[in-house]
Amino acid sequence: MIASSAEPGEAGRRSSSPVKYLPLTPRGSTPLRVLTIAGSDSGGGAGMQADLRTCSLLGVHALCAVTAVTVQNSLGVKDFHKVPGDIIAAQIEVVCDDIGLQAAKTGMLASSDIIAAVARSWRAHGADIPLVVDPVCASMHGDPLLDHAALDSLRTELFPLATVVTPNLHEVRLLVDIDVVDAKTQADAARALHALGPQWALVKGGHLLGSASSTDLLFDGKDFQEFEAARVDTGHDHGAGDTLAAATACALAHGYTVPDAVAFGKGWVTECLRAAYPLGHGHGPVSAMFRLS
Ligand code: PXL
Repeated sequence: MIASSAEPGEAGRRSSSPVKYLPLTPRGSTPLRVLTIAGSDSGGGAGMQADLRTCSLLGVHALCAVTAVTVQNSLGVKDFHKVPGDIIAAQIEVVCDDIGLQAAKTGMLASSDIIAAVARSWRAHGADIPLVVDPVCASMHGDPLLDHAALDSLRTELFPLATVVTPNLHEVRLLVDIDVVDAKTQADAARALHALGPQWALVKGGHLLGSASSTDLLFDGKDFQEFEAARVDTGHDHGAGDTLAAATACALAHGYTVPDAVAFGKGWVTECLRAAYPLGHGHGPVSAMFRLS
């Protein structure tokens, strides 16, 4: 394992290695379970559908608490319907009570009420289970997926429960009001996000254009680690953030440390970006189906 460092830089840098798969369960025996608490994408590219594909193709059984039903295609999100908070909390409760799980991730949460319901039920049922919080605020087309007024609930109610939070640069700006333009501001953002209470903060650099690589920065309040991958030149990256968070959750379910789970997730999403395909008239999705070839 490469050493981490108190400042970002060479000492804590990991290049994403060729993707390795997670161990599979023998046929007929129960796989590990990851709960996805997320919105449905009718276009099948992002959200819950991206999480389900990632879990399945990594050999993990996905449990689902649907938070919202979006009306969307490859051109954008036209509308969405929020699921009532008590129904979301009940979905979480029944699967925790009966089936059990080894990790969870959140995606689109839409409103303060939904965040409060998820936080309440996670405090009651999640206890020491690793939780990846992907603070989804908008679609790649800029369509809002979270009420602006709910940002505070994300910061104060959900972040303190998170094992790791995984914002992109747009979400970083909304959450901690830092414009990430270089390595220094990326580190400032990681510190500010960590101060909100998660055990780890991962500031994804994929939207930091102008560099040949995409570097994500992980911070645990003490040390920084960088995760670097060659930038994949594709217009089809719908669902990339969801896929990274879901793959990270699957690796955590297998008992990986957070840095190893992030390294695994980064390698996985990079392969999914290489396998992305056109769909409809707009942006196509990243594809976990490379795993089938
Ligand atoms: O990729 C973020 C995301 C998450 N969840 C849903 C989405 C999107 C992006 O469009 O639609 C439901």
